[in-house]
Amino acid sequence: MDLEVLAQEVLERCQRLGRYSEEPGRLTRTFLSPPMRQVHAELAGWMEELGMTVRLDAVGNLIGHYPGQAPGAPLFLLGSHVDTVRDAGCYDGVLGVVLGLALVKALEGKRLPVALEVIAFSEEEGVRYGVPFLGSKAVAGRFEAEYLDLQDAQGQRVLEALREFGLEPARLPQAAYDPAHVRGYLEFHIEQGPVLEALGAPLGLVEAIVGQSRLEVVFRGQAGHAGTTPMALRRDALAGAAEWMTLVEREARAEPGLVATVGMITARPGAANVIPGEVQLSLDVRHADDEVRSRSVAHLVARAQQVAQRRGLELAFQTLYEQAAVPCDAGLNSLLERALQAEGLPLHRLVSGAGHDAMIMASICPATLLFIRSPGGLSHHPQESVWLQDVAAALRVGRTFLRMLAQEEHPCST
Ligand code: HGY
Ligand code: MN
Ligand code: MN
Repeated sequence: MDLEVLAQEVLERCQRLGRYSEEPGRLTRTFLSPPMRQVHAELAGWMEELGMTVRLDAVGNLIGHYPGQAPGAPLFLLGSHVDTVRDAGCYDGVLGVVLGLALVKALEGKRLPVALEVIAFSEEEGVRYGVPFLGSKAVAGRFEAEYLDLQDAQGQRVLEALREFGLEPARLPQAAYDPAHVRGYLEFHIEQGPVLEALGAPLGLVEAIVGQSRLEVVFRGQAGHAGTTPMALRRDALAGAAEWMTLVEREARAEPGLVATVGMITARPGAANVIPGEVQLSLDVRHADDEVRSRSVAHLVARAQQVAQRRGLELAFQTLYEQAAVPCDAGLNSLLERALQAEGLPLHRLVSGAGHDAMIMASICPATLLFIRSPGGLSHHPQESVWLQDVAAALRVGRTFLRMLAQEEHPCST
């Protein structure tokens, strides 16, 4: 099979799925939003064309099953997420799902000693409910009951969103895989950063995924008239939040390897002639070393308390999410290394600053990622892209990886 042609189809399919958005004029597709149904319809069609059986689990993950040589064969999982951030590119997540289907297609009907499943995770970004990885957490048996009560900006709970999508929350436990039956998980994903491009490398082997903390921080002061309230008498929540945000950036710059981001801010009541009485911010902190990350979060919260105190503001914060750093599986990575070598491709190892479903899947099976170069290092942006030759290289490595995995499982199988 001509993998360049297959790579072209992968790109076209990612672009096609990129048209399904909940917002006009830009790509935004959050957890269980209406356009997710169109994505499922397209993916299910492509899976059925490959002779795969298709199921939708209780959290909205769409899963295609490609049988192994014998009934009850262990599973090897491919996949990624199909939800997006706001004003997203069309490759973050989706590429891993479409490329997984392309690897099934490249088998040309051949069966392996393992059965393959390609999973389109329903929620990884955490945009709608603030907590990421709801899809892979259900697969890993880590979907917490309290997630059902999380509310989105319109006040709709996860429980209602699941029901509205036609899913049965009571069946969430059945979404969990039996770890004893899963041989491993490989996620193809764009790097979303500048490293591979700087190295001139098409692909990268991921050794670890950094840990992340996500918090919600609220400064409360006193709303008031912008014209009649003297500066000295104000308790301006937005001015306090702005002061703290500059501290967040300064402290993160001072700590090697730390990244800290305030990505969302809401000032209330939100009128030009009203002093903001309340400001709600998100804080996303990441580092390869969990110790450094936790210490930095505590330090940034303490700085927020100092700013609030000095300005006569109240401060409230809650940790929405904590995920420890996760090493990728050495066994799968040595197979990938051999596959890269066999395909005559350079071997570059890197750490992922972005979170991925692989870090959740690692709690039930050997899991790893293969990164594909991000031109311009751009992602979480409509101009996110991949090069055809890099997708073709990923297909070559993926096909060889599966061949080597099959060899490992059954040395007699070719
Ligand atoms: O935020 C992340 O790291 C990923 O894009 N979910
Ligand atoms: Mn993302
Ligand atoms: Mn992603």
